[in-house]
Amino acid sequence: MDDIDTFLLKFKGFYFGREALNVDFLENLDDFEIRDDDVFIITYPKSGTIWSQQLLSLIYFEEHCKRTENLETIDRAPFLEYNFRKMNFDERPSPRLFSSHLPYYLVPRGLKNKKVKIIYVYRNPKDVMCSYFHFSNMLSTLKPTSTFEEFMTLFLEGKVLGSLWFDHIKGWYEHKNYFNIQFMMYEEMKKDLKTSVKKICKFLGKELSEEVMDSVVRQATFQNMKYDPLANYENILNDKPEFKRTEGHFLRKGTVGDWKTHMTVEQNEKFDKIFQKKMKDFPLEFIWEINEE
Ligand code: PPS
Repeated sequence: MDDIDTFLLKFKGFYFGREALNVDFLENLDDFEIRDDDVFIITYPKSGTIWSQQLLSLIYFEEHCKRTENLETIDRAPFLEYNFRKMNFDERPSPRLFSSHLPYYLVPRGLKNKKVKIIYVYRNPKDVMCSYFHFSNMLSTLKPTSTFEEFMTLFLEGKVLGSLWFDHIKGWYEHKNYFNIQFMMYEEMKKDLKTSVKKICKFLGKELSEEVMDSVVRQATFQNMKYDPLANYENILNDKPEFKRTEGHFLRKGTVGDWKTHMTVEQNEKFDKIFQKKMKDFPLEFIWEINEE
């Protein structure tokens, strides 16, 4: 058995993590009953999932925005394929928010009814890779690597939870016409969160007052989320300390361009070559660095 198989399960050509995975559920995922007003956050890992969970929870649930309830974002927008809290999804009141790392070809077929709204958040893959490197070392459920080089090899071979980044984003983008989907870029959210929130609201058909909009933006900044116990996922690690292999946080740095402190010139050139080949003619833009104050 490959070392990778200890941590990952390959199902229909896609690598899943083993934690909280129910293979019977996966087998029947195509038939999972979708409601027209369900909303899905879809991401490749480390691309802004938790951030989007927070944003959508704030946009949809007044109690969440006003902090009159004590529900964590993971419970507001649980993962479909990793049922960490053993929820009965059928009993959840509408509108149901879901999160998922699934590739386009494994999602329930009901998502193709073009009513269900899907927000696909993507991030430049060099930063994804850096974030993922630290995350895989921190979580005991993921394969650790001792060097960045070692992780980069796994990432470029797609031997990580979520498989190959290139396939994930291209798959979703090339099949976008089957879905009601809005693509959002992590770096644009970082540059101007308010404009991004407006874009998300427009897609969701949500009208927020200026005051609520400002409150959503404020509560979804990295600094505020990092210290917000409902949003920062720390409770998950506190509840299950065995999940943590080394010190670290889900909300680590939240910056653009961290790859520059991780990748050597050689690694960067290698990555660029592969990126140019794989992403040739791909229309979405990427932002690799921004000047942050
Ligand atoms: S996961 O485990 O796949 O669900 O991870 P995911 O949430 O997709 O990605 C985690 C990275 O997103 C960063 N993050 C944010 N960045 C900016 N602003 C906000 N509010 C925010 N919230 C989360 C988080 O810090 C991880 O990136 P890194 O680079 O590791 O800091």
